Amino acid sequence: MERTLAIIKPDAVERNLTGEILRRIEEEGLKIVALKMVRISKREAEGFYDVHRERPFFDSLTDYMSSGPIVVAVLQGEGAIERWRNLMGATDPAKANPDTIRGTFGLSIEKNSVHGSDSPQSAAYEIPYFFSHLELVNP
Ligand code: 3AN
Repeated sequence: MERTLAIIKPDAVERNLTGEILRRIEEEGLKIVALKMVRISKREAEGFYDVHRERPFFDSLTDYMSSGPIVVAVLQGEGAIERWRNLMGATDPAKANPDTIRGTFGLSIEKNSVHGSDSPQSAAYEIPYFFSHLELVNP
């Protein structure tokens, strides 16, 4: 059983897409084992995206991720990391399959509605960034 971190980003929460995105996750058969809404600070966004610190979009990305509420969730299932990334679609909504979340709802490469861990190593950093082990339920 694999776990991955999902984030519904500020652009999607703001447009009332939280329910639709969680519906797609459940329809895919992934189990939501932790879920909450938070608003993170610029510093907290910088810590989360530490691997992108040297990228030109880092400042803009961390401003954006701290600009409004986000919904964070831990998803569990066989191959959860890849299954959630397949549901999300390509980083750039213009290149994403139209059936995917980013293809349907993404506004731009930055405001692309959702985040998902890209490897087991990322998931191992990202899940405890938001959740203590007491907040993860046994489905
Ligand atoms: P993904 O979220 O698909 O794993 P990453 O890890 O390359 O993509 O990028 C992390 C986040 O940084 C993306 N979700 C997106 O919001 C933002 N981002 C990536 N590339 C760009 C870019 N060229 N310009 C602006 N923002 C970007």
